Amino acid sequence: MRKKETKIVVLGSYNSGKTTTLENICQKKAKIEYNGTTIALDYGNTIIEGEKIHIFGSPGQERFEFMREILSQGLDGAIVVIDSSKGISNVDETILTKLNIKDVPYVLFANKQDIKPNIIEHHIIKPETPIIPTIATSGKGIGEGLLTLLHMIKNKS
Ligand SMILES: Nc1nc2c(ncn2[C@@H]2O[C@H](COP(=O)(O)OP(=O)(O)OP(=O)(O)O)[C@@H](O)[C@H]2O)c(=O)[nH]1
Ligand SMILES: [Mg+2]
Repeated sequence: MRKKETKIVVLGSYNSGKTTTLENICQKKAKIEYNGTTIALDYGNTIIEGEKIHIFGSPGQERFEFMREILSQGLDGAIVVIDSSKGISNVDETILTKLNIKDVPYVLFANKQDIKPNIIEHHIIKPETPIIPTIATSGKGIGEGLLTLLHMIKNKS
């Protein structure tokens, strides 16, 4: 029997650190960018506790909503990367609303803690949501946050 494989999508606003987060998790990865901005997707995979995890990084610009929709098909869980120095944006609100409706397990990465260590608060965030302080450029908090999400996915299924 084929082992269950897990699909995770990295969502969040423009420039919040999604690609950097994925690069930190996956040794092998592919990116489709224009001048450092994701315009299609990032992809990488990793094996954790014997299970293959496929990770798709989404573009953050508002106009790429259609691409976030395509990448989010059949996802098991999501990492929503927030730029802590900016807080929750309109794009983040839309993303979180959709995840809440679909009842998809998600964690928030409160990224760029080295720039502004902010507390992320918003009524759209489900109360039990883990909010993990991260610095994607150094890897701080990333592994721990991913494991937290994987355990949430396991507990749901
Ligand atoms: N200081 C700091 N810079 C960061 C951090 N994470 C990412 N960056 C920087 O922020 C910029 C954007 O990072 P990306 O990972 O490309 O952001 P993104 O969310 O993939 O951007 P789009 O795909 O265009 O939406 C890059 O210059 C990163 O080096 C962080 O934790 N701290
Ligand atoms: Mg990107």
